[in-house]
Amino acid sequence: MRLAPFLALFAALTVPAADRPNIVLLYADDIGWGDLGCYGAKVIPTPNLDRLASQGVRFTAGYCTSATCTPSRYSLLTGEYAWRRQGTGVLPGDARMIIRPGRPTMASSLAKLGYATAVVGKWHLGLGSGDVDWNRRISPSPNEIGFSYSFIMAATGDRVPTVYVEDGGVVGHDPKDPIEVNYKSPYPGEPNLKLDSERAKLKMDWSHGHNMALVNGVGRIGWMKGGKAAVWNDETMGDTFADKACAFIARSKDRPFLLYYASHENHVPRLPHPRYAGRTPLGPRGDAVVAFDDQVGRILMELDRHGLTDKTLVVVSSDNGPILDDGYKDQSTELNAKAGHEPAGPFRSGKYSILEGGTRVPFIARFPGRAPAGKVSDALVSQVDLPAAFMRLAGGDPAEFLKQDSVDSSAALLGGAGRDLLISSTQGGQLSIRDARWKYIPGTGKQGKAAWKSVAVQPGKVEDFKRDAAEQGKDRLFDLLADPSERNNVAAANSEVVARLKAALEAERAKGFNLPLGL
Ligand code: NG6
Ligand code: CA
Repeated sequence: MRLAPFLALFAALTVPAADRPNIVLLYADDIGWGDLGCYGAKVIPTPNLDRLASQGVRFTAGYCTSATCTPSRYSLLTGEYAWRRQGTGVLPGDARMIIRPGRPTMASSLAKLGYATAVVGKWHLGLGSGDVDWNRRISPSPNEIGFSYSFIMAATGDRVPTVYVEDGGVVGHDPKDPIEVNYKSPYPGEPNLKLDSERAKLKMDWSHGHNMALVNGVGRIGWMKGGKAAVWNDETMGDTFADKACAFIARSKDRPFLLYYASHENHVPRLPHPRYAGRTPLGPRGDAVVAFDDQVGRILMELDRHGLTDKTLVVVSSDNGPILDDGYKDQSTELNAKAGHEPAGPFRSGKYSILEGGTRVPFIARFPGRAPAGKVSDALVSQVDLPAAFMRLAGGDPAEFLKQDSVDSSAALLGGAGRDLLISSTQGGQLSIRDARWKYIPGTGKQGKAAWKSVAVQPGKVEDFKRDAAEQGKDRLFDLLADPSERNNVAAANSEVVARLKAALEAERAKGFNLPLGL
């Protein structure tokens, strides 16, 4: 009989609950490396995030796993790369839940250690089993995979249903006005933006997609009927989520807790509260980053108010890189160009891309007394590591995540060394692998699509996208230290580095796809 696992379990269970740290994970949506003051933004005031960075570790090489939302969130909660599984791309609002109940998640493992566990904000990992009835209790929901409390939107602000779901029930549901949702065809008698007659009435016009249902004067993806009293107000969404997060902290203050706060800022449609209008010269996109900073400030203040700051690990990151025009005419492209704001900092491209702008994101960890204050770290860290790192820092056993793709990066969160190798992905199936210096992107064998029409870019950068598309067929190697914006492909001159990274990536792929844990 092997004793080690039992001893580890015994050790984990004997840490008194009161000694376990709280964990607050503040997750932004589409906010880029260059959008925060502490990462160099000049025209977006982010005092709360800057203060957090000055009290903790700010990573310059922190990554989400994918350049879009659903796969990054999947990895964040399960510790497994989403590219190992089909069906983990950006989901419609009526998709079934893609994390199967029973599977260990960041939340379920911490719950086993006695944590109260909440998710507040954007979910986007599906709900139910494939045929959700929005008029009954929805199951499975986050509550079936380890969260003791959930207050979420099903998918994104630009997808129906545009209602909040709390512990599996639609908030404000009226049985006399049942909700129906589908992504195939309009409901007769309901507004239909495919008919241009409705377009003139929009509060914010669409630039691509977003021309199906009409909710609060804004076009959305998918069709919806009913639920008039339940429909959210986009402008108060940030306040609503922050209220729910603070209330959870207040009622959980006497036990360890995990708060996964998934802000919708600054995903489209960008409709931050009018009090933020004009806080930046960047229009709604910049103003929404200020709104995120305010939400962070409120949550940090709530920790202070209950004397919890010193026993709480706070981690901030974003689900993918930045984008300007993601389908609505909110002037982001024009205003960013005018102000010279670089949402991805020194990196090239952004959301949807395998280049650094797609997945290298803000990443900050504050743990008073445990992690140095004001440290800038170039350690490699990935969000897929957080389930294991959180378990370790909670005094638990991270083994179930280490079996997957998590690396125990708890040392990095405390200011020490990080990974040796790190993989990023796009939902189109591209992968890249990097070490401390080099980044390798396997050639696809064919020229890619210059997806710059849907991927907003500042004027003048369209050429970058065209070049990226033209080069996708070939193996690429970039020296990230000398060339952080990935402009010079040095694969030909460094064939041994290419061979080494290629072999490491192949070894990772060979570990398997669609492993038995199942969706
Ligand atoms: C795209 C949407 C985009 C955004 C994205 C998901 C269109 C044309 N584009 O399909 O607006 O919703 O999906 O973003 O509809 S994510 O951050 O959740 O991955
Ligand atoms: Ca996103």
